[in-house]
Amino acid sequence: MSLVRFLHAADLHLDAPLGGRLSPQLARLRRQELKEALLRLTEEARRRRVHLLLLAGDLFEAPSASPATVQFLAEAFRRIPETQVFIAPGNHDPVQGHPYYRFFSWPENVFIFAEERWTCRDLPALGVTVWGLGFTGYEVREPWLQKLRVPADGRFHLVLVHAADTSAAPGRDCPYLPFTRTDLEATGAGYVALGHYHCPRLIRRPGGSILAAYPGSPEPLGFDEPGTHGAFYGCIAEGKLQTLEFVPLARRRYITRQVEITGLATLDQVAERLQALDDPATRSSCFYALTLVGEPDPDLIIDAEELRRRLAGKFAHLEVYDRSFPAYDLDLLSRERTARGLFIRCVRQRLAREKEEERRLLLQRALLLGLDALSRGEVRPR
Ligand SMILES: [Mn+2]
Repeated sequence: MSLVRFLHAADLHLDAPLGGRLSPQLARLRRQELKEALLRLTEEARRRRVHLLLLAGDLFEAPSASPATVQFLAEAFRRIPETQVFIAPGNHDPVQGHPYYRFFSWPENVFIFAEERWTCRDLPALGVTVWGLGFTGYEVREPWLQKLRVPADGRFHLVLVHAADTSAAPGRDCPYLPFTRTDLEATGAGYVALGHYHCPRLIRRPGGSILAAYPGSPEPLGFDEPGTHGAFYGCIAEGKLQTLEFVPLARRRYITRQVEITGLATLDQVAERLQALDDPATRSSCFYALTLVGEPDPDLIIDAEELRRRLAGKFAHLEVYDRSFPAYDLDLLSRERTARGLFIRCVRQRLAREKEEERRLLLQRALLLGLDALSRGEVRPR
């Protein structure tokens, strides 16, 4: 058996609404970029001359996917006729949630696992058998991987499925085809190409060799999907997975960070600090959620909206959250013979006695608002 090359991707979520935190214009651009990621994937397939392109579900979001997008997918696959494309539908593109998998004419090189039971395709020229199973509805509670045993026939058995790893909490009720690592090992598969989690992760055998992987979404879809995104490129030879390499495909990253603003006294200084975070190319292509921390000058009022206005155009997308605490000299102020001094002494006494974290945070907030009121004569939203 010669070298068999494959690409394994999942969770593209084409036509996902992506609303919420992105502006409508940016969400629209993002939906285009998800399609561009699919084109980069098929381009990789062509360039690396892969025999198999394995797509482990959530290729598109069924309720919002348009016929044009499905046509676009079919066209992309038609342009790589040398590659066999296998699709195992997931919980966002289940077979019965839309007409596309059953009633659309896909190119000849595309095979869809449209049934909710194990079926396989032998590829005699490659010495490989591909097993798969698709979500037919939005939920699958059956632990299908427990029921799969591939034959020990000397062929390399690949399994393609959208499923949730519940190894950490095996008994928990999970509607996304739950399995444990023990189930995976017992299948006897050479490699299990999984989909469902949106950040890449590997599952190894006790001996350390790779048994399965989640490639994650080729473009990240939210702040809960940090880091680089792409697909896996694997090589099979002599009945074994020889290599599995991560191929970055994403154009953008979601970045969540804390920014220290101790000592800063003006909004301009804060804006300057945020701008200095990364180089302009990174800033203008990545999505940021920044949390301000530290002890700025008490006169500084953080206006997150104003900050965003000042930095418009510098960041592809910017969210600012304020968790800073003004640098009041509480020791000094508490010695004053004023209402303010008395107020600080009272709250600090209560703080010293309070053990419960929630109530401590409330007291700290009361201290801050009270200090604002007594020092400036006004309480600004914080
Ligand atoms: Mn998904």
